[in-house]
Amino acid sequence: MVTLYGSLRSRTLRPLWLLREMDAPFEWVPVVQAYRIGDPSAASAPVNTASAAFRALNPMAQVPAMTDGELTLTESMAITLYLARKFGGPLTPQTEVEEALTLQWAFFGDSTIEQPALDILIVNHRGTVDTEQGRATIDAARKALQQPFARLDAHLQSRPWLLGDRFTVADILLVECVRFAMYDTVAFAEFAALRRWLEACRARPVFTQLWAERTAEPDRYA
Ligand SMILES: N[C@@H](CCC(=O)N[C@@H](CS)C(=O)NCC(=O)O)C(=O)O
Repeated sequence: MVTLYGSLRSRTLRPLWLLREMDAPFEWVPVVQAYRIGDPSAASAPVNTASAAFRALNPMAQVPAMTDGELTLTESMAITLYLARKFGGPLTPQTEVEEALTLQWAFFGDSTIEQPALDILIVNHRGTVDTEQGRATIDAARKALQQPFARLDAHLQSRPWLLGDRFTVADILLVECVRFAMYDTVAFAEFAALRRWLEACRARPVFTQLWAERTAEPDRYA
């Protein structure tokens, strides 16, 4: 049985979204990021990334983590790709070409989009957009995202989803990097096809349900 450890306010959303789209069986073990907790070592604290039992599972002390029998996996993209292959179906790459393109978009997201997009998310989350430091961070992130967003927009002008006519794990992995930047409309201003794809991914019923649950999850714990 697959067991997924994590929180909704984290990259755990990637494998969780896929599992729910596939209607696959799994166990869910909530693990909160330690930085969200006042005293993560208190007896009353929820299980968190600093808890000894969780660190034994992932010495990086990060979520998500996943176990399946003897296998323990960390890294949200590796977990999500493993689950796609394990459960199969239309969200999974069907050919070597689709497999290669899925890896391409996953590496593209991880190496070029995730960090600047995360910078935008953090500045917005902290409410520091209008500070000098916040503006500098946003400006640098927009510059870093310009070329990858242009590349992605050009690709999406002639197809609804990354692999063509159907939504797949590739869309989940990449949109879950792009989404971090959605608070900054300027970064998306020139890219209508990219905006259309982002909205189409976010409009999927599984995602809207997940987003409601994620929003209800506490941001901070005592
Ligand atoms: N590259 C890793 C990054 C994992 C990561 O940074 N997880 C964050 C939440 S999204 C975390 O658990 N942080 C724990 C902490 O800082 O206490 C992945 O994709 O799984």
